[in-house]
Amino acid sequence: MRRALWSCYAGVVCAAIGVSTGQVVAAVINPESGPVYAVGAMTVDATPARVKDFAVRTAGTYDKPLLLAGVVVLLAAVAALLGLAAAQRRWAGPAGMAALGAIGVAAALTRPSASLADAVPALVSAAVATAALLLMLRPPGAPPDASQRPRLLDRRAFVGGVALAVAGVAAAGATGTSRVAGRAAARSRDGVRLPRPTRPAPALPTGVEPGFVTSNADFYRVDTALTVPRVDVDRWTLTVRGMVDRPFELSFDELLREPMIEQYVTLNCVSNEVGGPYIGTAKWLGVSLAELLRRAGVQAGADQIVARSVDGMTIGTPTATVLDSGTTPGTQPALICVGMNDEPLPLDHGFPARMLTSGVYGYAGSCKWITEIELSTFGDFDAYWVRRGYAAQAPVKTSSRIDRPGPFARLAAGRVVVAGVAWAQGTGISAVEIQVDDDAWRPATLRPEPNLDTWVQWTYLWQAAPGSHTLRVRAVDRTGTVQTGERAQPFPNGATGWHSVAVTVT
Ligand SMILES: Nc1nc2c(c(=O)[nH]1)N[C@H]1C(S)=C(S)[C@@H](COP(=O)(O)O)O[C@H]1N2
Ligand SMILES: [Mo]
Repeated sequence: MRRALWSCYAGVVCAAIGVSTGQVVAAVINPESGPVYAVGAMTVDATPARVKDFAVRTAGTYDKPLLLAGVVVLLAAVAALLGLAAAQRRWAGPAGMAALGAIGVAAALTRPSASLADAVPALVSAAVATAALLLMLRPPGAPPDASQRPRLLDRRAFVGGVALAVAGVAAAGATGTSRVAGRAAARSRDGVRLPRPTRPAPALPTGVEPGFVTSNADFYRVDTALTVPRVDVDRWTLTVRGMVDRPFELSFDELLREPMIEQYVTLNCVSNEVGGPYIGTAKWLGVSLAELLRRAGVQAGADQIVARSVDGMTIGTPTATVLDSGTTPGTQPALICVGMNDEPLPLDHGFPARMLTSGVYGYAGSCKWITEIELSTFGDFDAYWVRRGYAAQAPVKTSSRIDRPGPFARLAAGRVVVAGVAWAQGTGISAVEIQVDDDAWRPATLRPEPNLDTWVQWTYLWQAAPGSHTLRVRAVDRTGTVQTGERAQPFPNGATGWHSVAVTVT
C-alpha cells in the first residue's frame, strides 16, 4: 500500500517537474505553447458551442482558470496512474510520459498561429518527466519503505520539498510567462499617442445619465484567448487582401495617420442572456473600414469580410453591412478601432487594433487584435463560431433590460424609480414600456440617444403597493415593431424575450 502511494506520488511529482520546466521554456519561446495552455486551448476549440455557452453563462470570466485547473487535475490523475504502472513495469513510465508529451506537442502545433518551435516546451516536459520518473522509481529490490531510512533522508520529506519547489517553479513560470509578454505590450501601449479625431463624436446630449458610457474597467470581455494576445505595435501590421484589386498593408503608425472617426457605439455579445451583462457602450476612435475597403477595391461577389486576429481567431462580417454602415443618418460607420474611451485600446479589448461593426454581435463583426482583413465569400469560408453552429448573419436583436431595482430587491412602498436601457441598433428606439404584474403596459420616459447605434436609457416612476410584484420591460423600435416576448436561447443567433424582475414591497 505504502509502495503504491509512493509510486502515484512519484508520478505526480515527475509530471509536475516536467510541466513546470516546459512552462518556463514556453515563457521564452511563446507563452501559448506551454503544454497546459496548449491543451486547454485545444479543449476550448473542441468544445461544442452549447457547452461553451453554458460555461460562459455559469462561470463567466472564471471559465478559463477553471478549464486550466481541470487540465492540471486530469494530468495529475493520469500521472499518478503512470507512476503506479511504472512501479510494475519500468517501460510503462517513459511510454506514458511520451504519450502525454505527444498530446502536448499536438496541441501546441495545432494552434492557429503555431510554428515548429512551439513543439519544444511539450518535448522538454516529456523528457524531463521521464528522466525524473526513472530516477525516482528505483529498480525492484530497493527498500520501498521510507521509515527504514534515517530522518534526514526521509523520502517523503524529500519529495514534499521537491513538490513545493515544483509548485514554486510552476507558479513563477506561469506568472513570469504572462508578465514578460504583458510588460512588453503594456510598454508598447504606454508609448501610443492617439491622434485627435478628424470627426469628433458630438457631445452627449443633456439628459443622458451617468452609466451611459461603460468604463474600460467595467466593459465586459468575451474571447477564446486563454492568454490574452500581447502585441508589440512595432511588429504589428494590418493587411487587406483576398478578393481585392489592390491589396495593401499598414503599419500602426500609418494607421494612426488615417482620418480618425470618434463615435459612441454599443457592443453586444450573442451569448448575452435576456437581462444579461455582456453589453456595453464606449466612445470608440478609429478608421473607417469602408474607406480602407474602397482603397483596396473590393471585387464583385466578395460578400464576406474575414477578419483574422494575431491569435488566429476568424470573424466573418457581411461586406454590404460594412459598406452601408454610417450611410443612413444616425448610424455609425464600421471602424478599425485604436481607441476606447479616450485611451488606446486596453490589452484585453484588442490592443493595438480591433474591428467594430455596430448592430452586429461581436463574434460576427468586432475582431480584437486584428491583423488581417481578407475579402472572401460566405460560400467559401466559415468563420470560427459559424463552424460551431452559430449563425453567419448576426444582426443584434432589439432588446431591453431593467437595471434598477435589482432582482429580489426589498423596497419601501411608495415612489420607486425603475430604470434601465433598451437598444435597437441601426433603427433606434421609439418607446419603452413597463408592465407591473398583469397590468397594462405603460410608457417609460426615454433619455436622449446620441445616435441610432447606442442603447437608450429609460426611467419609469412606479407607485409601489405592498406585496410581491414582477416588473417587465419591452422596447419598441422606430419602425413600430415591438420587441418579441418569445423566449429564445442565445444559440445560434441571440436571445429574445422580455426581461423581468421580481421584487417585494413592504
Ligand atoms: N480575436 C478575437 N476577437 C473577438 C473575440 C475573440 O474571441 N477573439 N470574441 C468576440 C466576441 S464573441 C465578442 S462579444 C467581442 C467582445 O469584445 P470585448 O471583449 O472587447 O467586449 O469580441 C469579439 N472579438
Ligand atoms: Mo460574443
